Amino acid sequence: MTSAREAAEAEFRRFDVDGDGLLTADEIRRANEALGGQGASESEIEAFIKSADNDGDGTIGLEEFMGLVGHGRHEKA
Ligand SMILES: [Ca+2]
Ligand SMILES: [Ca+2]
Repeated sequence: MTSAREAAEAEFRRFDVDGDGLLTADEIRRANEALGGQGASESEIEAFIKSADNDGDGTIGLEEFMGLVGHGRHEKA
């Protein structure tokens, strides 16, 4: 059985092309395109990161991604 958290983590790892545990603007752009987006603009990517970047490092970590996808945050499986 796969928990919501595991599913979100699997998504995160799919988007994290270089496997460093952080989603950069470039990785988010690729993820957006993979999900059928038309190719987000720089400002759209920037706004997206700002909306989720709780620690202000300019990238989306796994916990921040969990908050974004709307499930799994502080959730016990
Ligand atoms: Ca990465
Ligand atoms: Ca961050």
